[in-house]
This record gives sequence, structure tokens and C-alpha cells, in this order.
Amino acid sequence: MEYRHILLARDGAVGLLQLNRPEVLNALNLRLMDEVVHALQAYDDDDAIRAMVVHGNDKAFAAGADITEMADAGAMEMLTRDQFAKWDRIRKAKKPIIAAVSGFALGGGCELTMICDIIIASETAQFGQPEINIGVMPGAGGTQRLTRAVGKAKAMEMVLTGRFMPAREALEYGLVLKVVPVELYLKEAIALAREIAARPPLAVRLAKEAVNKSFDATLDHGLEFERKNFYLLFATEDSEEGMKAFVEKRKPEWKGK
Ligand code: CO8
Repeated sequence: MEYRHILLARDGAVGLLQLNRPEVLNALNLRLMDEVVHALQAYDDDDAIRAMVVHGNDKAFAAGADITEMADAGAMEMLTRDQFAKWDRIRKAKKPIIAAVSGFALGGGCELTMICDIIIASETAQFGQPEINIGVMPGAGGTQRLTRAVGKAKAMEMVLTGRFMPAREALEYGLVLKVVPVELYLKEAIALAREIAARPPLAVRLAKEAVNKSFDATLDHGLEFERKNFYLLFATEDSEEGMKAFVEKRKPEWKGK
């Protein structure tokens, strides 16, 4: 696929994806999202990549769905486009995805950061679900993921008033892992991705899967799922190596097997 609205780069085992429509604050049109899904899928299938970072620019991660593209769409057209079926493929990525956010992360942009596994924010980041101000509501998971991340009261306020949440508040509410100066957010996200990429890949994959399970399973099912993944890892060469290396007081060598 030829990419028009995103830029890709690699930093060792970390795959970087930059949203690149700066003239419209990285508004997410259908083409851009197709590219994002395609590129992340390719990273996910690439053995040389072990973690991914998605970012925009200093001014905007993404200011939401492209309103000009949605303005004339009817309900049945939106339904048949079924664009969120593709977003589900991002949610199902096996490898961890970190969102590095500066400036606006609004509407679909905020929802995209929340599909990622961890968010690192710059001091200028602003998260919001302002769809209410254009007569609609979040459609790419915002009502569910924001509520799970920040709690009902704060989610209600944001979704019903469209009020933005600045970076410091997002940290306070646990939406983001860290807030750093604007010149550092991307570096921090890459450093974290590199740290994860240096861990045994099968354990990272199954652990990520189990943490995410906590969002859509009962505690009983989640615990069962976690246990199954935990036991499964005892079938890997990496777990044998990890424990042996600990006992022998040396650094483990991961094979991804
Ligand atoms: N869609 C299309 N164009 C946009 C968008 C957008 N979401 N956001 C900004 N732009 C464009 C502006 O029209 C402007 O273009 P131009 O220079 O041609 O006039 C350019 O980007 C710069 O924007 P502003 O001049 O408005 O910049 P400001 O710094 O004054 O304001 C704001 C920044 C506050 C972010 C403002 O641009 C704004 O309110 N944008 C819209 C935010 C919004 O409502 N987002 C939610 C959209 S709905 C949505 O996301 C639905 C989610 C579910 C579906 C997800 C599918 C992808």
C-alpha cells in the first residue's frame, strides 16, 4: 500500500508511525485510518519489530475524525462504511503500541490513543471527546474506554460537555502514564518501547493480552485467561532461559521462542 498520510520509521526493534496531515491537525480521514491499520498490521507481522509508537506532531496528535468527510454522510452510509471494524484490528495487535501525544487528541484522535496500550503525553497535550459540539457522540470506543480509564463522573463531564482534559489532569486521572516537556514526549515513548522490546516477546504478547482482557471479561474469566497464558509461557524456551539466567546471575538471551 502506498502511504500518503502517514510516515514510517524504525528505531531498532521499535516501529514508528507518524500521522501526517498537519494542515488539518491530523484529522483522521478514511484513507489515513486505512493506512494506519495497514502499517500497524505490517509491523505486527514483522519479526524484527517488537513494539510500536504512534505519534503526531507537537501541535496535534489528531483533532478527530475528518469532519469535512463526515459532514454529508447519512446514517446508512456510516453504517455500511463500517470503518470501526478496521479499528478493531488495531485493538487486536499482538505487540504493544504506545501513543506519544502532544497537542490535540480529540474525538477519534483521543479514541485512537486509548486503543493503544500506553499513552505518554507532552505538557501541551489535551484530550477530549468534543463530538457533542457537532451534534454527535464518540463512535470509536470513547464512551467505553474513557469511562474505564478515568471513571464515570469525569467521562460524563467530558462526553456531555466536550470539555478538554489537559495533560496534568490526564495524569491525575490515570489516562496517561507520564507527562514530560514537549521536546521529550517522543523520546520517552521510544525509550519505553525499546525497554519493552528488550523483554521476551512471547511473555510480552501474552501479558499484554491478559491485561487487556481485564477490560472485557468478568474477574473470573480474566483470572482464568491470565492463568492460561501464565502456564503457556512455561512451554517457551525464553522462560527456561530467563529463570536459568537469574539463577546463574547472568543476563538472559531472548529467542522469542
Ligand atoms: N476535521 C477536519 N478538519 C479539521 C479538524 C477535523 N476534526 N480539526 C481541525 N481541522 C482543520 C480546520 O478546519 C483548519 O483548517 P483550515 O486551516 O483549512 O481552516 C485547520 O485544521 C486548523 O484548525 P483550526 O484553525 O480550527 O485550529 P485552532 O488551533 O484554532 O483550533 C481545534 C483547534 C480546537 C482542535 C479546532 O480545530 C477544533 O475544534 N477541531 C475539531 C475538533 C473536533 O470536534 N473533533 C471531533 C471530531 S468528530 C469525531 O472525531 C468522531 C469520532 C468517531 C469517529 C472516528 C472516525 C475517525
